[in-house]
Formats: sequence, C-alpha cells, structure tokens
Amino acid sequence: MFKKVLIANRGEIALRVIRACREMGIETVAVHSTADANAMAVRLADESVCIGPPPGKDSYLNIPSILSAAAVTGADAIHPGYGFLSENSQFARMVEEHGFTFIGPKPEHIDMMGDKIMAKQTVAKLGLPVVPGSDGAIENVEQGFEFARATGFPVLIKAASGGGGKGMQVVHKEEDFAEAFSMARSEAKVNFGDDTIYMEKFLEKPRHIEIQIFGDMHGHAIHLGERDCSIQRRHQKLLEEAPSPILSEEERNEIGTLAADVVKEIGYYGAGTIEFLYEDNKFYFMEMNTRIQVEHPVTEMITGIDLIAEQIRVAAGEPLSIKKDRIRLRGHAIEVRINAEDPDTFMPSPGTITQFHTPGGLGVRFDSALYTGYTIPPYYDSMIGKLIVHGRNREECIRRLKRAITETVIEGVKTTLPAHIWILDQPEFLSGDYDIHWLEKKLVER
Ligand code: MV4
Repeated sequence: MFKKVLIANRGEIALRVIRACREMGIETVAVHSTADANAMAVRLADESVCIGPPPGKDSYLNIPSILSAAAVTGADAIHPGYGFLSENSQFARMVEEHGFTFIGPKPEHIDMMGDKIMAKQTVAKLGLPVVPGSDGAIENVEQGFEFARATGFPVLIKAASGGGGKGMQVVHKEEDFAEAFSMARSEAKVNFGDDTIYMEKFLEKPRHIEIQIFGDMHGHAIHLGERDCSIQRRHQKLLEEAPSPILSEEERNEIGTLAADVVKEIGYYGAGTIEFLYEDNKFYFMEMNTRIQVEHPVTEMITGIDLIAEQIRVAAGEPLSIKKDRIRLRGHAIEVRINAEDPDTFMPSPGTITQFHTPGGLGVRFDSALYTGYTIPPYYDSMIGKLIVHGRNREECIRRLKRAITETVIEGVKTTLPAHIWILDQPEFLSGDYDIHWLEKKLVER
C-alpha cells in the first residue's frame, strides 16, 4: 500500500481524499495555489506545497509544478479528484513515467472514452444500447444532411472530443441544418481543437441515469447501481439521487450487469461512471467518465462502501474488496450541491463566510471544506459543499433533507440552498415525474 498520497485538487474533494487516506494510515500532501494558502485541505493534510498563482492553468493544471511537489515530498501516488487533471491522459502518463502511481484508470482508457465516437463504437460492440446515430464521424454537410433525412428530425450534432454539452447543436428542421452544422464544427474546433463531429437522433424528454462501476487489475468488475441526475441547469447538476425513482429492480440489474460486463471486457480498472439517457423505458449510452464524480457520496450512502478508499486500493494493485453477491442497495440517498451563487439568478457570489453551522443527526452527511472566516476565492468552481442525506425510502429521505437544510447556516455569501428547498416542494419532483429539461422550464415559469 502507498505510504504517501499527493492530492492534485482543492476544496471538498481534496478533504474527502485526505479523510480516506487518514483512515487507511496513508500520509497526505496537499498542493495549493497562492489563493488557497488558508484552505482546510492545507490545514488537514500532513504536508502542503504551493504550486503556483491562483488561475487553475498556473496551479491545479500545472503538471510540472505538481510532479515537482510529488518528488520533493516523496509521494508514492497522486489522486486527481474530479475536474482539473482527472481525465487528462497525458497527465496520467507523466505521473507514471516519473515513478508515481496515478490513482485512476490506464491512460489508454481515458483516451478511449475521451473520444466520444470511439467510446460509443466500443460499448456498442460489447452490447450496450446506444442512440441511433451516424456510424462514426460525419465528413461534410451533405453527409450530415443525408443522415438527418434518413433518421428524421430532430437530430443532434455532437463534437467527438466534446462531452458535458459543449458544442452540441440540436436541429429541428431541414432549413436549419446547414447553419447548425457549420456552427457545430467551428465550436468543436474552438473548444476542443478538433472539429470531428458525429450525429444522433435527438431524444426530446430523456432522464440522465448513470451507473457507478468499478474494476480492478485482476479482471474483476462490479456495478453499484445507478444515480439519477436529471435535475440540472445548463449542464450543471443541482441534485442527484439513488436509486432512481423510476427504475425497476429488473431494469437496474439488466443495465448494471451490461455496464459491468463492458468494464470487464475492456480490462478497465478504477472507478468509473457510465452515463445513459433513459426514455420510454429504454437506455441509451451517452458517455463514460473515467474519474470519481462529485455525486459519488450518493452511492456510498446506499452501499456503505468508501469509494475513495476503494480507488486507492485498486490503484495499489489490490483486488476489489467488494464481492458482487455482497452488494446491497439500502434505502434512498439524495445529494444537493451547495454553490456560492444567487439562488434566483445562479450568478456566482464569492466572499467571506461570517457564520457557519452544519446540519447533523441520523443519515446526514455534509462534505465541505468551509469554515467560519473562510474567504471563497473567485477563481474556481462555485460549489462550496454537498449535503447528502440517507433515509429508509425516498419520502423519509426528502423529509430529512428539508430538515437538514433548515438547520444549515451559511452566512456571508449567497447559496443555492433556497433553490433546493423550492425544488423539494415541487409536485413533479415529489412524484418523480420529470426529465432533464424540467428544472430549466420550471425556473422560467416561477
Ligand atoms: C443527448 C441528448 C438528447 N439526445 N443526446 C448533454 C451533455 C452530453 N453529455 C450529451 N448531452 C445530451 N445528449 C441525444 N441523442 C440530450 C443531452 C442533454 C443532456 C443530457 C444529460 C443531462 C442534461 C442534458 C441537457 C441538455 C441536453
């Protein structure tokens, strides 16, 4: 097992990794920008190293600086968290070339899933259902138009190097196709430096359901059920829950088994998430994330498994500590993301925390690096914490979550907590009857 792990990240996820390491008897190194000198992760880690000025590109994305910090502190392994360098295959390669272990999958798997065309072709061949679409890249507008007419509108034009919604173009009618096509191409070029695009039938009212998977270096692969992440705004998830209120036990087992089989077939190891669109009782593969995700605690709460500890064990070459037939999904969990944002406009609201009180009690978890007097820097993501609640069923979970939100005190900045209270009171949320566009539509009407 590793003696010392460097965490190449900040905020709540840096703290989350430090906690897992401490429980495993592993020493920790926090790296931080000059803006984060007073961060909780810096205080709680055994050692810390300043890696550069505030902008992400100069610090948390500064590969030479991070590798130097690992070298001078004698770290064995590097945990990338989520975001930043977590899905950068070049970083993963360099980490290994410098004699450290990357706590994540093989660089080849990061590359495979980073190319959305390759990812889709790979999983389709291995039996996952995919959205009807172009067979590979679309070379020109004529070919694209031909596909659209054959499939029927609406269609969606996607960037092969995309993901997370950037550079997508929905086209509803023939007249709009040519312009949308050139828009998609140039946006792909600008955003990803690659103008390769492909096309799919556009699903109009899907839900976003993702499966948590895990593989090890010994050919084992498991799934830990799904998370329903359909409550989102502008591709930012606001609330995630497990299990999905609309899936049956049979559907869960079927898609989960298919997902785990793909993991096994490609020899993937580490944590991963296979994202699906779900519409009319059918799943369609969307993409695979090769990192730990923000919403991983939802799965931890219903399985009782420490996913970060499992990532560390797998990266150290240990077999999965979890046996397939021992996995039980217990009760219901919901996570709400707490952002330092105006709850009405969702505009960032950085500043200093003047009053802070975290909720507690049975089934309540608060993952955050905040403390009274902490100043939220303006340079990074606005997520400042996550409130995760577990209950015996969805009703108890929702009641408990509302109770926990009312206990929470965060003063000095605006937060999204009032927006969550509002969501939790909506009849569509309570009945589970919503799709990925529901929140945005509902916010306009409000
Ligand atoms: C889609 C889709 C509908 N049909 N693909 C958005 C991000 C990227 N990962 C893929 N996305 C979508 N792909 C087809 N064929 C709708 C979306 C989509 C979406 C998906 C999940 C969560 C929120 C979303 C918001 C807008 C569009």
